[in-house]
Amino acid sequence: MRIDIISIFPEYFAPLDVSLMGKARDRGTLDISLHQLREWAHDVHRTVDDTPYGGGPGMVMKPEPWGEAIDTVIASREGAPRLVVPTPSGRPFTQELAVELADEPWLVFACGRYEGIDARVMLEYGSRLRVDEVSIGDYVLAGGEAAVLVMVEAIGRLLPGVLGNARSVADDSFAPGAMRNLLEGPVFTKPPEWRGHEVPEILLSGHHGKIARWRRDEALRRTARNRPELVATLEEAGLDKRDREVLAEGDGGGGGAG
Ligand code: JBZ
Repeated sequence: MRIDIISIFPEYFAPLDVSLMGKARDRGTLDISLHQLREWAHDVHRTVDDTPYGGGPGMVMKPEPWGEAIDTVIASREGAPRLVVPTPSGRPFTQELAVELADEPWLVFACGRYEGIDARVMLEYGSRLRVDEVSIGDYVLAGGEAAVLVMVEAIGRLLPGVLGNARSVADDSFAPGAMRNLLEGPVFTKPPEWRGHEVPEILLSGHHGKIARWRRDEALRRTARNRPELVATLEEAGLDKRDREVLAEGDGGGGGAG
């Protein structure tokens, strides 16, 4: 997959040299190019922002440098990329969208700063490319860069050969299929006792059926505790009698603070 990232802080993306993403880049699975937006700002100060029409706080990114930058990137290769623009007013970035984007040959990310990018840029490219304005969550960042790091990692790990273990992708809490929206339960490794905390005995028992059931119980409890709004989506997907009993524990059935 080819990825172009346009930003006034291309140094922000140094983490993409590391670990899984770094290896994917070394192997050529991920071909990431970083672009300094200011290279397409032609005044002495390389200005990329200006005051907002209609007034209000902060500054808005000027359309001309973005137009030249995106035109140059598009012309650098055959075909048409998808353009992804992080913004707090975008549609949610979900695992479903990550899977969809992982199937594309070419993505361009346009990182805004200040109050955002002049809306005509998204209009202009919306008639030539698939443009998605996307938010990674309900909090406000200082710019799109951190959101793009998140999205590139979520997409990159889905590319063939990047994880080296097909099961880990299929088992993700938010992976489409199997048991979507069920959070993972706790995990343990050696030693069997650490600072007085013992690994749950069932995990040492070798009873694979009982272990699977225990893990599912823990996953259901954790989902109910941390993401109660997901429980309704589990019920639609179909739960067995034991699942329902475990979920009922939380509805005032005792159990305490746990
Ligand atoms: C995002 C101006 O650029 C920004 C600012 C905040 C922000 C993004 C882009 S993307 N927050 C988010 O996904 O939460």
